[in-house]
Amino acid sequence: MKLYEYAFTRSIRARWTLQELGVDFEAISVNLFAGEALRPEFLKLNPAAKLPVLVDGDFVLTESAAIVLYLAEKYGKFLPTDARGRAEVNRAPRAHMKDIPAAMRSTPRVVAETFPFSFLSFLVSEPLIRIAKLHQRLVFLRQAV
Ligand SMILES: N[C@@H](CCC(=O)N[C@@H](CS)C(=O)NCC(=O)O)C(=O)O
Repeated sequence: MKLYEYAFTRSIRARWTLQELGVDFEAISVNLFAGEALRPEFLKLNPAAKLPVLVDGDFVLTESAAIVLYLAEKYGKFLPTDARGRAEVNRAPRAHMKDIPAAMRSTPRVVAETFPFSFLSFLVSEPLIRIAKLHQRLVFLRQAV
């Protein structure tokens, strides 16, 4: 399993999921600022020149939400099986893809409060959510002082 990533981008979602699952993976850093996503070998993986990209054998997957859900399905973790639970899982990526980035553009403080923890909070365990919330408060406090 290979993850093409770059720090502080949406690739953190895929990395966090892999780490939560305890899956071994090879991390390949693609420096967006150095234009590495435009190299021909990377464009073969993702012609859109964007991160993250997950390569699982001969399966190449782009889109952070799809990667998170693929991994959760593949390793049989995090995803509820009942209809209401699945509905929550289906709702979250859609809201986070559209509404949170929009809020991030208009309110810098929302960035600190929601990124990167918001996206996965619907999948991960309670203790981790508590840690994430604590982190959010710390970031918020750091901004306030
Ligand atoms: N909807 C995609 C967005 C991917 C995306 O825009 N990735 C950014 C990093 S957060 C990127 O690679 N940008 C490089 C560029 O646009 O040149 C996802 O969630 O994976």
